[in-house]
Amino acid sequence: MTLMRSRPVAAVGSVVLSVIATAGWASPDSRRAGPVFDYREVMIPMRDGIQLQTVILTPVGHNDSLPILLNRSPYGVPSRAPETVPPNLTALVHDGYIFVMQNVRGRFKSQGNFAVSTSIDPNAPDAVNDATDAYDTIEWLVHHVPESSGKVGMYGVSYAGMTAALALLHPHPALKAVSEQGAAADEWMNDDFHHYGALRLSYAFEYAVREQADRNTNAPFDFGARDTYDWYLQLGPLSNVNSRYLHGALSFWNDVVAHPDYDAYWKKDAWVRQLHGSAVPLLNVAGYWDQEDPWGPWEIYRQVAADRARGGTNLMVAGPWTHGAWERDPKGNKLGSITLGGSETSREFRERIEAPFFRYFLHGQGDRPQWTVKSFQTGSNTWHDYDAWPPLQARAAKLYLHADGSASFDPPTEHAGSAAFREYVSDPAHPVPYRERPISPIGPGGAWADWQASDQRFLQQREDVLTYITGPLDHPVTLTGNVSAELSASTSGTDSDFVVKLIDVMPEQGGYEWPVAMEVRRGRYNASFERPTPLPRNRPTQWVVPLGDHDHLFGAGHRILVQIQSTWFPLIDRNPQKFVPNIYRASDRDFVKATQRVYSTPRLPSYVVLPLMP
Ligand code: PG9
Repeated sequence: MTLMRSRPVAAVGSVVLSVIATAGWASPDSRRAGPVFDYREVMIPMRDGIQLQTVILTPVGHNDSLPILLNRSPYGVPSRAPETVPPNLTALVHDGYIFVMQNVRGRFKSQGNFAVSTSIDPNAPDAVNDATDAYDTIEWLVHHVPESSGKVGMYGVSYAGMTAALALLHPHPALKAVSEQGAAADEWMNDDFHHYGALRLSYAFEYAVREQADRNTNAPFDFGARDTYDWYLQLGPLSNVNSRYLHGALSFWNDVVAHPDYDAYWKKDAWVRQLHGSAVPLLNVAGYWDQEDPWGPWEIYRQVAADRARGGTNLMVAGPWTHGAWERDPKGNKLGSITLGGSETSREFRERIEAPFFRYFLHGQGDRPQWTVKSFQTGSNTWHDYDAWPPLQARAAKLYLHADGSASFDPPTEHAGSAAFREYVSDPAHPVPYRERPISPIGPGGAWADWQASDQRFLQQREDVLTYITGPLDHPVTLTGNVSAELSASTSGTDSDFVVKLIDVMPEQGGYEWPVAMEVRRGRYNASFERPTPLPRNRPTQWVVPLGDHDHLFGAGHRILVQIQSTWFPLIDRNPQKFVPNIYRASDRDFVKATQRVYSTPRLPSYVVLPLMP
């Protein structure tokens, strides 16, 4: 297939890969003479005979036995010994670990097949998967690495975070600590490939090409110099992906198309449903602005916390980070163009949270963590410890959206002449871009990483984006916990999307509209994720739009802005707005304009539920 540029790039989220394989661990502030690690590449056999390509980096000149930190990903392993240590590993390197990196099945020299989806079949206990591969790898390492102390930790971001967490389903006795960071847990519900069943078009297509078209690279699809917005619009209905470009060659894309609803395929992929407690100490890490896996870490934390009988250490850390920024970013003192009050959140995480966690559980040194949830609250720009998530003091308050375009904590009242709703026309031929155009592909080099923090004023002229805004706040408003929106809304179509954004309008930054939370809900799944149903035309129905976990202070003088729209392109595929059994098989004719109404009456209110702290 001629899909890719010839130059391979590191995959987003493959933090260890991008640091080790492409940067060569060069860092001005950590230079030292001579090699830092001894390098060994081995093929480790799994229980079914398949061998996985693995690199073992042992610190030079270390005489004691050391714990192993294992990272398993599809993104490649280093081809030589690093000569210097990058800032993001200095804290761990200082404590001393043997770093082991492995390619998962079917990637680079690892044998077998890479399916993208991690399917764990609870009814097939003898099947091989990422949980058994982690087990077999650890078994081999503790018996074949003479420098090993016999204790193993697993860690990683995104895919590698997922493989670390998957090891908890079937943990090897030597596995003593796990830190999953931005791990995917349910790819239909809310991680990389869908949000509540709405396809994350650009990510799903571009990731499938990058990781499945050639097992030996992470090579992106070749869009040429084009704005990908235009490319995806000209693509037309999604059946054209295979008929024009992929020709059925990528099994993951074929799976996506064959499984539009939340069926057995996606439920098996949602491995977190099988996780019940963890006897292995666990450090979960989430970014509040994670553009890929915002949901996984919270779900893993909740799932383990729900099983109190198993007890154990289950910690949650969240901060002002895009996907993997806590690892990738030397400092973490900015989110896009927004500064974070002088805090170096990524460095602080690595030095004060991650390194002490592994130090205690793998080296037996330092103190056992005495906290449950640590969160960097934006707005106040301060770290907070909470005993539980959401914090018990948080109280739900409704921020009502009024038909005059205002937003307030006062419910709507009925009075003569007041409008019941506001409306706009949603046109799939002119979808609302999800960020300012031109839109570069996902992955390094473009604006993909921090688009979720980008200024939303670029939408001010669009008539198909509704805005609701408060006056300047006379005191700070802090929300900590789970945010959601409930709309009373109708469409003239029989299927439709509503996107809700909660935005901080910042006077000190000239009115920058900083999104704090954003989400889409696809109407066909309002009643059931398993069985989509058509919407009744022009009849207001309740749309629940979950907006995720957040910790943010809207400062005095700031205003809270809510935006509502029905397309978010090409982040999310276009809803035809006419109900069809499978959107991936919709034809051009199925895509129709629809009139959308958002109601604001006492009987049909629309609001955002904010978990307010006292
Ligand atoms: N977000 C990527 C991913 C994780 C899990 C499954 C598929 C993709 C990643 O950055 O690794």
